[in-house]
Order: sequence, then C-alpha cells, then structure tokens
Amino acid sequence: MGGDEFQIILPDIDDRGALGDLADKIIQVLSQPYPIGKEHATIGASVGIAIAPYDGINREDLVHSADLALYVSKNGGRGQFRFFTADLKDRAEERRILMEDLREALANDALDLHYQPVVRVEDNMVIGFEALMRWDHPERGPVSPALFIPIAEESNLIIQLGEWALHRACREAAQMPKSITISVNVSALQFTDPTFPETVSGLEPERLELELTESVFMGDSESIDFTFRALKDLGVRLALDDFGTGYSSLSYLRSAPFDKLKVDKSFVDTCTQKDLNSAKIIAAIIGLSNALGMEVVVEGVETLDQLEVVKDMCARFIQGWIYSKAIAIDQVNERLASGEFRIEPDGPDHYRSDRRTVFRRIGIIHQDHRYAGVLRDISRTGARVEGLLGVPIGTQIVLDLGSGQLAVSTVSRSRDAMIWVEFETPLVNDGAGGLCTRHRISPYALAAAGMPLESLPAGNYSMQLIKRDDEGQRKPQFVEVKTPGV
Ligand code: G
Ligand code: G
Ligand code: MN
Repeated sequence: MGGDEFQIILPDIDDRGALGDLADKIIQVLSQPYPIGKEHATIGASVGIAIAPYDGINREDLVHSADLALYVSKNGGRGQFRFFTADLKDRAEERRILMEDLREALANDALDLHYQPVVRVEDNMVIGFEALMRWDHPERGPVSPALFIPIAEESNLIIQLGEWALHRACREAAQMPKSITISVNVSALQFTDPTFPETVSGLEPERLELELTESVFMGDSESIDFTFRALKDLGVRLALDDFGTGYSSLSYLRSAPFDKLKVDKSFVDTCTQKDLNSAKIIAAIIGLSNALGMEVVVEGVETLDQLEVVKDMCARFIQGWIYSKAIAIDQVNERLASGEFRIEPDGPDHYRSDRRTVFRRIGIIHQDHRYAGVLRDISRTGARVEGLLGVPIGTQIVLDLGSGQLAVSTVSRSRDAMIWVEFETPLVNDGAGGLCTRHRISPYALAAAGMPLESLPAGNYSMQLIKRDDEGQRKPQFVEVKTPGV
C-alpha cells in the first residue's frame, strides 16, 4: 500500500477466530530475526482487520476500516492485531483528549507513583519495589497506566513522563533502607533517546533497576548497544520485563547485559491448568536464568494454588497481589519504619479463569422480545448479566453484544435480576485483550428479521430493509429491571 504497509485480501472468511489466528501467525512469521551479514534485523508487524459487509461494502470503506484498526493495533503495542469496530473513530478523538489531559497532569504534578513489593519467598521479606505510575483524573477517576502509557508513547510525552517517574522513584527510594532496590519501567522510546543515560541519576546505581521490554530491540542496533554500555558503565541493574510474551529470542539474552528476568503474569494465570505448559515454561525460564546467572522474579501471582505451583518451580522472588498490590509511598515508609517489612501471602484459593469484569449495556433477546440488560462479567464460555427477573434455568436466550454479535446462550443459574449463562459457541480473542463472537450477523439479516431500528449496529443501510411488524408479537415474558448507573 506504500511505505511499509501491505494488504492481504482473503475471500469468504468471516470467522474472527480463524482470522485472529491467521493474523497471529503472520505476525509471528514476520517477526523472526533476519540475518543480514553478521548482524540480524528484527522487524515487527501489526495487523488491522476489516470484514465485508460488516465493516464496509466497497473498497474505499473497507480499506479505511482496516486502516483504522491497524492504527489502534499499532498503538496497542507491537505485534498485535485488531478488528475494526464502529467505535474506533470515537476512540481516536478520545485518545487525543486524554493525551492533552495527561500533559496537563504532568505539568501540574498531578501524577503519583505507587510501589509494589517484591517478596523473597523463603522468608516473606520485602526486598524491593516496582514503581508504578498512578493517575487520578479529575473527572474520570483513576486511569490505568495500561491505557495512558501507550497514549504517551504516541508522542514525546513518554520521555518527560518516564523521566519524571525515574526521578521521583530515585528521590523516594533514597529515603528507604539501603537494602531496598527500586525498579522503574522504561519505555522503548525513552530507551532509544540518546540522552536517556544522562537522565539516570539520583540513587546508588546498584539499588536502581530499569525494567525494559523486548521492544527496545526494535530500534537501531548501534544506538541500542551504546545505551546498554552507558547504563552498564553507570552500574545500574537491568531487568527484562514481561519475559515470554514477545518473541523472546534467546539471542537478546546472549548480547544484552540483563541482571534479571521477570516472568510474565500470563504464564502464572494459567499455571494451574494441567493441559497447558505454563508451569513447565515457568520452570524452564527459572532454569535458564539460573544457568545465565540472572535473577528471576515471577509476576502476577494472585492465588494460593498459583503460589504452590510457582514455589514448586523453585521461584525465589515473587511480585503479585498474593503479597501486595502497589501501595502509596506513605504506606511504604510506614511499614519500613516499623522494622522488618514482611508480608504473609494471602489471597483466594483458586484463579477464576479468564473471567473479565465489565459493565456494559447489552441486549437480551428471548422469543420476540429484546430486553435491556447489563453485562457484568464475561469469559470465553459464559457470562453474567443483570436485568431480567425470574428467568428459569435452562431458558434459551440470545445475548446481543452489539455490532451484530449474537451469542446463543442457555441460562445456567439465576438469582433476583442476575442471570448466569453458558454460550453455545465459545467466544474468541479480539486481539485487544477482549473477546468477540466468532461470527456476526449481517445488519441486512438483522433488519430483515425485524430487529428494531435502534438496535441495529451503526451503519449506512437502506431504510426499506428495516421492516417493523408489531402485530402478532407475544407479550414479554420477563420483567426488565433498571440497573442504576448505566
Ligand atoms: O500498574 P498497572 O498494572 O496498571 O500498570 C500497567 C502497565 O503500565 C504495566 O505494563 C506497567 O509496566 C506500565 N507502567 C506503569 N508505570 C510505568 C512507568 O512509569 N513507565 C512505563 N514506561 N510504564 C509504566
Ligand atoms: O508490564 P509490567 O510487568 O511492568 O506490569 C506490572 C503490572 O502488573 C503492575 O502494574 C501491577 O499492577 C500488575 N500486577 C502485579 N501483580 C499483579 C497480580 O497479582 N495480578 C494482577 N492482575 N496484576 C498484577
Ligand atoms: Mn514492570
């Protein structure tokens, strides 16, 4: 398409599960390092997906939709795919506003750092902290760094933001006991800035650890080598964050001077599932780190059963909610002042697999009626929905998740206005950390079936299609209850 953009046209596939898998495969294949003479080059790929007729019926619209999806996919970090959704246009505007607010927050010193303890498993001692940015937006309330860091990375703002975090963390850590180390996240863009090593100061270097992700290797290899050397000369420690989620080429470990690996939370999430290899992978990463003389921290342990597995794999250091979430500096200082900072592990017994808590307005279709409901949580296989009273177990309903996504479901439990359902067909990964239905129902088919006008997905289709036939409808069988706050 020009520059570094390519277009792939696939006839007759609208299965988003299959398309997502294919996108992942394309990204993986393209992201292998390429040998060029003695060097190797690593390129990445991002994929945006639009599907006709849902996302456009002519070439221009379809390409434009794919382009918007590609744009969000790139912003989500490297090596991801995204499907087009109708709200992408609004989101671009939303991000622009948030970026302005963030700039202002930084200028007005309205950001904060919290500290998540890193615990030594053998005696529950807190040996260090990871500094994590927090932003309490005046209107929106707390905004996650998972949302605002990628926005800051769209501009130079991340450089100032990162420098702020680094200096704040060093200043606060300087007041803590000498045995405590502090980790600070460093964005790839910050790392590639040639002046970055000059900004690293303010704490004994051996107490400061910089957390980098593999994306730092995407830049120009000469300047990467230069920065690594400069940082090593300063004597700061380097950790490779989110290990195992990218391409984790072992050649990075051969050439880059890391002191520590941080095992990504995604392995811990699934480490108690016997059918997956996560526990073995954790063990292998720990073995690899030991062999290379690196420390290893396992991240994201939340439950007691995960803790058992991770301990069995001989993990020595853990950072996770089972010990503590990130806490404010006052709390850190209070605990450190009262002598030894030890934390007993405490959490739920089991991890509830991939169930996501949400709060979103959806439709519940039963026989001829469409009720308003609120989606409270959702997993691949089922959901919890609020809004209908007294629905018997075994009732067949259809959840309208929007944009033509209809999930045929069976009620498995119900209490007051809350119902639990199981899906006939499991949902698939939407590439953005969420879930979507494998197939969508075309707006034309929905309209032809008499779907009320306001329920139709946003789109520009001819009005004759939208027939409404109110005669012969049965009475609603269930009582709809309003959920406050929606
Ligand atoms: O704390 P929380 O889980 O919400 O953080 C979400 C993400 O934001 C994590 O990936 C974390 O690494 C990132 N993050 C938090 N603080 C900083 C920071 O100061 N700099 C950078 N670059 N990333 C951060
Ligand atoms: O990408 P990075 O590894 O920097 O992300 C660290 C983030 O992971 C922190 O922002 C922290 O809030 C989050 N985190 C740490 N432990 C847990 C945990 O046990 N559960 C969950 N859900 N998040 C965690
Ligand atoms: Mn981190």
